[in-house]
Amino acid sequence: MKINGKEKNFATIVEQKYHKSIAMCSTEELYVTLLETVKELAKEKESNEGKKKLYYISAEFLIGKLLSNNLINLGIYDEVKKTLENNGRKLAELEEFEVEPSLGNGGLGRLAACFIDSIATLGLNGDGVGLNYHFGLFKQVFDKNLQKEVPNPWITEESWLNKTEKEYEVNFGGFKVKSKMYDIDVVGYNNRTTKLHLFDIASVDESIVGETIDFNKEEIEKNLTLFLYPDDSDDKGRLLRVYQQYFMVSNAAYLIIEEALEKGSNLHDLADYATVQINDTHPSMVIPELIRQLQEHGILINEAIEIVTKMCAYTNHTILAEALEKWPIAFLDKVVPQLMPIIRELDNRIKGKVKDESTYIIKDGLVHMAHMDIHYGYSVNGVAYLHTEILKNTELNNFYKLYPEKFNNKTNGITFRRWLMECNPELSKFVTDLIGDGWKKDANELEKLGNYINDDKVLDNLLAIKQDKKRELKEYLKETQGLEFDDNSIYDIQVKRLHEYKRQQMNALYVIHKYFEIKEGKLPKRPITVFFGAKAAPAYIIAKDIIHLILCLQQIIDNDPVVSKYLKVVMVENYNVTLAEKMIPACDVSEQISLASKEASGTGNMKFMLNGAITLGTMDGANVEIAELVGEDNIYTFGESSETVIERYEDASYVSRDYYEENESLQKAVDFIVSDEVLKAGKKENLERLYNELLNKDWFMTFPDFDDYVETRDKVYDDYEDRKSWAKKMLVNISKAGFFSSDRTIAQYNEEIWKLK
Ligand code: 26V
Repeated sequence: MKINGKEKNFATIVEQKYHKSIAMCSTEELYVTLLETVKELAKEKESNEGKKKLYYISAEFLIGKLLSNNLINLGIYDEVKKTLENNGRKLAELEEFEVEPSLGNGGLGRLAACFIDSIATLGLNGDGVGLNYHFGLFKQVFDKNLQKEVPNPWITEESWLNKTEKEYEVNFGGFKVKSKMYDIDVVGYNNRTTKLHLFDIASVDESIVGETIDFNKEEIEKNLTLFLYPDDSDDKGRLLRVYQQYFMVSNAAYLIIEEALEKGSNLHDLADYATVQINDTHPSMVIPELIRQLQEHGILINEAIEIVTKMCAYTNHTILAEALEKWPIAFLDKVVPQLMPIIRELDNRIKGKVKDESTYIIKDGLVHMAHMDIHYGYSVNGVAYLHTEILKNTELNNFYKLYPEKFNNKTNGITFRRWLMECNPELSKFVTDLIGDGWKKDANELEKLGNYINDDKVLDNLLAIKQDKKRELKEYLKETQGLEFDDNSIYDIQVKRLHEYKRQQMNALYVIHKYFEIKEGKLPKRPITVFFGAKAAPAYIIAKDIIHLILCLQQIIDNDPVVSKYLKVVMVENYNVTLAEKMIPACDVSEQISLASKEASGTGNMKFMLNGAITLGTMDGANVEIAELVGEDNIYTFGESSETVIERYEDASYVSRDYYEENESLQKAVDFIVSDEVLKAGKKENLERLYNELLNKDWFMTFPDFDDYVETRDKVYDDYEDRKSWAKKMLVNISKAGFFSSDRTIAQYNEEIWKLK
């Protein structure tokens, strides 16, 4: 590697620093040296200094561990790995040493992380802006088959964070805090760098956090940046969340205006210098805050509104009503009294010219954040074709009628650097040996793999790589979590946040169904391992009950010597990016079984496909586009269509009990939840609650899809036995995954929304 123009070797860098060889160093010494080296190399890379800059504001950046990712993007992964190996050490040892920052809940945060990788790789002038949560999201531990949440500190003395000189003052109702900005260098693949700016407060106090994630939620000066808000929370948590959001966007707005002024903006032309992507509604207050700050610079309100409307673009990530942010006026009056007059003014202007009351910003004492974004932004996008269509035709139809030109689709993507090159170097090499390495820069080149569809040797090699990754996962989970399973079994995996709409409960019902079949002597041709990985929001009771059921099933089957030969449930603890990187390459069957219309896109589905797993899914989110690309022979779809589902909600015609009463095998599976056997393994209160929820509500309609799911899943397992034809399906999936590169997604954002040079 070249540092400061001089050729250097990692071994000599270590030697100079510690006066000893790599072999003699502790893991920490090697990790710290490598971290410093990478930071040094990142500093040397250029960044795009174009006139207009993108600020991708997001409350979450689920970046994962950065060491190997950065080595790959700097092009020194193989070199460093070899040097370590020549000295009897392994890169894996350093990878394990690094702590994973958990600065996101799930897909939305991971998407933001993939996006900044692609922004850097494409050499665009764009930075990420977010918050430096000291504990991130909670760490999940299992205790008596229940989820417990504990704090997850990640900031060590030596970390990827670089302290900067930037400090601002942020005003809340009644007090103010001082902020400071930390930067993480985002290294593009063989290209330039950008920055992830994470704001923190000077007065944060980690000592108020004990053994649990409970803490005094009222001492804002001390707790503001301690935790990432989970998907669902209580009232005090919600208020803290508003403080966090304003803190984030106020800092972002100061930064935007400061950088524009430095580049020569007179602020009347701010929209030529800056564009803001609002990632879900969490950063929506950036709109009134930019207006407020522009007014402080002497710009009058009419013009300030006009400027900001030309600057802000909004991405919607869900149609679930309960996930769309609406803050009580009382909250905003308390936290940001300086913004409320502006928000009222924005609302009054709409009330003065738009008849359709459903689009008003303030209604029934609530401020509808998405409504503000749509009226006062220049772009609204969904995250997959179907999702955007549903936004336009149903959920946001009233807005679409007002502003058809603002609506557009940007189907999500994933970075292939992390989700293939890093997590599956074997498959990566296999692909490169066949078609060259052009795919690393232009993912569409993966299509060339299609030429090998009848090449038996290629197909055999593909199966062999999968088998290796399955063995690696088995060893890893045995060592780290004490989990045991057969690597000759089919690996069927559902890993994602726990939400009823994602329907882990339907997967669990299938497991129960299979359990009965095996008991009755109907044996599967090959053992099946059903993997789950999922965190539930601490206040989301039913989600936690579903985890409880899955853990009880795991225990019951483990203790059953007959069934466990054919079926296993493996629920991994604390599913995170690190685990995803180990599980996805090992997967045979990718479960993407959300209720049609509810999963905006999904991005796990893309990662699995890229690693040669076959999707078993509903026609929802990006599954629809996967199906279109791979063709019906290479994906298994089932279940009601999004149209039917939407109709059922509209006419409120769904009665779960009707399905239960008419379907014997479903009834048997559901009843098992409260059978003596399960009650012995678990808690009556939780299991009964879940049982009643399904029987009396089943809001996400698992019962109508159950039979089709069982039938389709059984077919998947049958088809798996024709190994050659399965390998062909794998190859087709990999070859068609190019569309889901986040480089493609970001190029489209830039061409159609940001228009950076
Ligand atoms: C939040 C909440 C909070 C209250 C309880 C119910 C609920 C359900 C969902 C959410 C998540 C909202 C935003 C989100 O994370 N969306 C995800 O964004 C991903 C990236 O675009 C996308 O792939 C996922 O389909 C979408 O769920």
